[in-house]
Amino acid sequence: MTTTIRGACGHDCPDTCSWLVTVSDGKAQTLVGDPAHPFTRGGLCAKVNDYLDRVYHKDRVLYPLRRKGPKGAGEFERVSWDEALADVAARWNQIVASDGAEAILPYSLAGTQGLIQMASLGERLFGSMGTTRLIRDICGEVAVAGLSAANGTGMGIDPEDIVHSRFIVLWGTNTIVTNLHLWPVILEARRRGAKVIVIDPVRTRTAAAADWHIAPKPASDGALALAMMHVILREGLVDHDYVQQYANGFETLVDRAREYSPERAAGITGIDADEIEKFAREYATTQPSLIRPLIGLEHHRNGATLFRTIACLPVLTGAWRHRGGGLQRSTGALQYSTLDVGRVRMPELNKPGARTMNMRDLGRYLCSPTLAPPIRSLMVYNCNPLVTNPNQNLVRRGLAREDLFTVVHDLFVTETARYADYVLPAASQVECLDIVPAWGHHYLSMNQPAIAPLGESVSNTELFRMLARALGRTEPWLFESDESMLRAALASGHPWLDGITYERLQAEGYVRLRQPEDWRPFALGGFQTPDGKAILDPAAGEIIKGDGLQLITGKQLHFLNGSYNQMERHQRRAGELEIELNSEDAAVRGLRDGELVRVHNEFGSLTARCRISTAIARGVASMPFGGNADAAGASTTVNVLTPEMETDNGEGSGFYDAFVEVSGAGGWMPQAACK
Ligand SMILES: Nc1nc2c(c(=O)[nH]1)N[C@H]1C(S)=C(S)[C@@H](COP(=O)(O)OP(=O)(O)OC[C@H]3O[C@@H](n4cnc5c(=O)[nH]c(N)nc54)[C@H](O)[C@@H]3O)O[C@H]1N2
Ligand SMILES: Nc1nc2c(c(=O)[nH]1)N[C@H]1C(S)=C(S)[C@@H](COP(=O)(O)OP(=O)(O)OC[C@H]3O[C@@H](n4cnc5c(=O)[nH]c(N)nc54)[C@H](O)[C@@H]3O)O[C@H]1N2
Ligand SMILES: [Mo]
Repeated sequence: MTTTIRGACGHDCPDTCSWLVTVSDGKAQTLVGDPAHPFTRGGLCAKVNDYLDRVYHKDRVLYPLRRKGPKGAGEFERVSWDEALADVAARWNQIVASDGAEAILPYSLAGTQGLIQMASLGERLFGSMGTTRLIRDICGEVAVAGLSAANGTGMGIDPEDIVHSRFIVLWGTNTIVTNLHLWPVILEARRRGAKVIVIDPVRTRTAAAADWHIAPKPASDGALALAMMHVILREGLVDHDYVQQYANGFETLVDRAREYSPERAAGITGIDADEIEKFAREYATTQPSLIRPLIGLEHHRNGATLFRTIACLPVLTGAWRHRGGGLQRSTGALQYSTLDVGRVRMPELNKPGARTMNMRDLGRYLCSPTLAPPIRSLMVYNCNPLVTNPNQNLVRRGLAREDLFTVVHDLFVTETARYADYVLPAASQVECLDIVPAWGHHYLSMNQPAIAPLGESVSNTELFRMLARALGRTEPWLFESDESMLRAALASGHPWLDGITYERLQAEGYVRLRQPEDWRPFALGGFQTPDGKAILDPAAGEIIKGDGLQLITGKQLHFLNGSYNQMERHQRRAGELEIELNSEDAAVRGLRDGELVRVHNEFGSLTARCRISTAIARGVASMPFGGNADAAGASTTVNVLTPEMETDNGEGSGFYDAFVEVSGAGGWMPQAACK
């Protein structure tokens, strides 16, 4: 007999697609997008179309593994869960006794972004032990900080309302690659007359498909936005009524914008003054106008400032008044605010004053000779930091420490897991129960397990129950069931969850949050600042300059961050690692299209195939972030070239403030010698 089970993708992506899994004889036979879902419409993506191949992949870790070779060699032997758990518990108890719990660092991100599989019992266990607490701010936090400085919140409009927009600015986001299911909404708006603009230093697929591609120099977007304000003020395009009622700081904005004439901004951004003027005019006069920024801006030193600055534009023009107007970045905080997340994570259990560490600095912490107490044990889950963290060489050096006791819970022996003392088998999304709040739409989804966990794999929540037991802990809140936590989260009493019960999610798979019809969050002010008014405080921020080419390492089609690297098909489709650079930059370096080149800086180096183009600005180079290894076969990926760059609010990581040199077979010719 074949049954169909409703689920939802748990990957770290805005789309949170609903899927249907058919199961017979205990085996998942097919996994397809749910065609009834109004936002994801039956589509999946270039990665998740093959999800079942990942589930049943020959290299999936199905049993606990213990290291038997040197660190990094990836030589393991199968052991029993009892043996693994007893050893991990003994080591941790020893470390707690000798150095204190802070010598243990749990390290995770959003490998699965479901409510309880991302963060629940692990928070309770490690929080109550008083281990070092990880600040997980590589993705999203910088943008939220910047938007909150302006609006008191990172919240924006409902992504589905973008169909009503008539001027859509995709600002530092590659929608077709990273947020595929928003694209039909944009195309529908375009069919109704909208113009689509992409602001990106790189001519991405999305930029190529837009009506207008504006290519600023990296991190110069603040100057562009200020020059837009300059034009809007000069030409009398301000919605004074809106500004007067709902904003503070107009005089500050006028002073700052005065200094950014389009001519001056042209020098900073590399965009013609005429183009800036035209863009500013059209943005202000075509309503509803919508700005859709995502991650591109926040991976720079001035990331928070850039968000704070572009947030001024929809206030100045009153775009928030219109349905489909304003700004939309993420629906994550909104979705989470409807759920009782505190009940799930129980932050009240956290030992007060426990040390915190920023995830960006993993390599520094692991290699620090002075850190007290040092990190003696690392517990990695939902994350593949050797691929996804900056300064890969330093992370690798840290992971290679013989005295570091590393436990990794994952579906594969990832690049990180090769350095583990224990690799513990993780269940996949079709084997777990969860509720998945989306950060790209307003549907709350339930993921129901379609099959039993393969081999001896366990979900994250089950792992933490097993670890708690092995550590001799007995508090009932360390053993709460998945269903009980999910029911508690739904019982928040939030009006937008009215009628959205556990049973209904089980039956329907997803339910749209009960927002008011025609919901315009800031049409009548209501910003989440102390007095409800937006704060206009724009600035260009510190633009990092370095030697050589600025390297942008954005997301790509066939990998999901540090996942799918193990899949041959995805590796084949992604192809060889390439670096794209401008023809003039190639000429001064004597590089030929298609040759293998060495890309290097003070952090490290790798080999890539050179692609010379005119579609990328001078001074900028682009390489795909993800699982593609060095084109010469070394195990390095692009993060061997990225710095641990703190952004301007102290959070995040300036991945895209990397600078590199590129040398061909003929060696690197200093630029001066070519002039
Ligand atoms: N150069 C460069 N670096 C970047 C970025 C960039 O643009 N350029 N982007 C950054 C951003 S925005 C992000 S979000 C990070 C992402 O960085 P990561 O969070 O490290 O990447 P993911 O691939 O999403 O997830 C990592 C691991 O989680 C595992 N996993 C999946 N499901 C489960 C599960 O249920 N249980 C357990 N235990 N494990 C599971 C996967 O198998 C995978 O190995 O990378 C950052 N790094
Ligand atoms: N296929 C696929 N989809 C994904 C992911 C993946 O790895 N693969 N990762 C998921 C995750 S974790 C996230 S956070 C999202 C991110 O989704 P996006 O934000 O769309 O992804 P990025 O590639 O990080 O950045 C978007 C664009 O910003 C541009 N950019 C870089 N610097 C600047 C700048 O200074 N100014 C401007 N205007 N643009 C700039 C880059 O060239 C890039 O094209 O995607 C999610 N979806
Ligand atoms: Mo991300």
